[in-house]
Amino acid sequence: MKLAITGLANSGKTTLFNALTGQNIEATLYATTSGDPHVGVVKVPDERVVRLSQIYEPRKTTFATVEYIDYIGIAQGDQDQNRLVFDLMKGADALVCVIRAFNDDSVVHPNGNIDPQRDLRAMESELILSDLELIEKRLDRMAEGQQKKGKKPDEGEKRTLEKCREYLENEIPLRNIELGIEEARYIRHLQFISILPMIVVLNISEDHLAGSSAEKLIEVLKDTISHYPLKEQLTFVPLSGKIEMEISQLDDPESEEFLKDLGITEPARNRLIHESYKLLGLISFLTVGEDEVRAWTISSGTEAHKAAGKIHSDIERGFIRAEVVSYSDLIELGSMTEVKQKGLSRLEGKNYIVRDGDIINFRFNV
Ligand SMILES: Nc1nc2c(ncn2[C@@H]2O[C@H](COP(=O)(O)OP(=O)(O)OP(=O)(O)O)[C@@H](O)[C@H]2O)c(=O)[nH]1
Ligand SMILES: [Mg+2]
Repeated sequence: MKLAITGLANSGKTTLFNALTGQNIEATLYATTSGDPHVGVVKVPDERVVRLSQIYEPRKTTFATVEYIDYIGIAQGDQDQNRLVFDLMKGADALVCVIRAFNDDSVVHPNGNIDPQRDLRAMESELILSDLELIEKRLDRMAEGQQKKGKKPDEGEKRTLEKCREYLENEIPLRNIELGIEEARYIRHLQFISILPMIVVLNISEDHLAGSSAEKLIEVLKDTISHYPLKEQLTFVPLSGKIEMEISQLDDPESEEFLKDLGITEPARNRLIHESYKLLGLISFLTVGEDEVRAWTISSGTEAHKAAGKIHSDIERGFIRAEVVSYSDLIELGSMTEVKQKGLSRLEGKNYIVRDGDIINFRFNV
């Protein structure tokens, strides 16, 4: 999974990136406008992998991973800079949009004062503008091709682009509209940015962590997006980037105390991953053995043969059966032999819908 951190200048993107990856990149008082993007890969914390690894004592234990990227901020009205940022973020599975809600007079705000609602609107506008630009260009090129070369434009794509354009013109990002499978296929090659699911991180002041002010702020922001036809593809996560970065630099036992004192139940580095899995509808299945215990990330609703393809295309192609045991059964009974004796190991066919926590052994033949 790849998550791209974005937001206006000085909203706390790099601070959050540090909190999520445990890195220590300098967060500056002035806006960063050049330099290379920061990339960090972290393990998806998964208690099940830890437990299974204790049982199997494999040569290798492999967690699922998340890749984060952090780059320069979005500048309102600067289409060139924003194009650079959005191009970099195209391969991402979701955007993490940092909205500044913390007060600190020493940190310059590009808009002069703290106003999360205005900033969320501004961010959405830039995403929308960027996609509108792509649509206009594409439609122009289609018209040109027809005029000059007599090439007939793909009616399906044209219709879909026009539909998207109408929503965008009404300030609705593409992630929040209903698109059919066919429609999604027509426009996939354009790699729109507003179509990516989005986690809005509200970077709040540390003294607002307790109490209800973050919730109140979320209510206000929900109002901002009340005209979106679909709401599910956008979620809000309040946190303090500064505190979370401090937490990420601590050793574990220490941070547990610290978290308790602050009333934080789960550090951002875990919380954001959970929220992303939920937002993207992702689950994990597991493979076990003496060689390797491993977690694999798939979309919920994935069929067994497709899940097999995650491991290797040969296994998908030569799929025979999936031997499935649920993680909870294995932990309850303590060993695979017990599970099998109790008849709790199932043989499933290629269309079986894999569930979160399934331990799978694929039988295949190539
Ligand atoms: N008080 C407070 N300051 C913060 C918080 N998050 C970030 N800052 C400060 O705000 C300034 C900017 O933070 P960065 O993380 O560099 O912000 P950025 O969005 O990466 O900024 P650019 O990359 O320059 O656009 C730094 O001085 C941070 O220490 C926070 O939660 N609370
Ligand atoms: Mg930065």
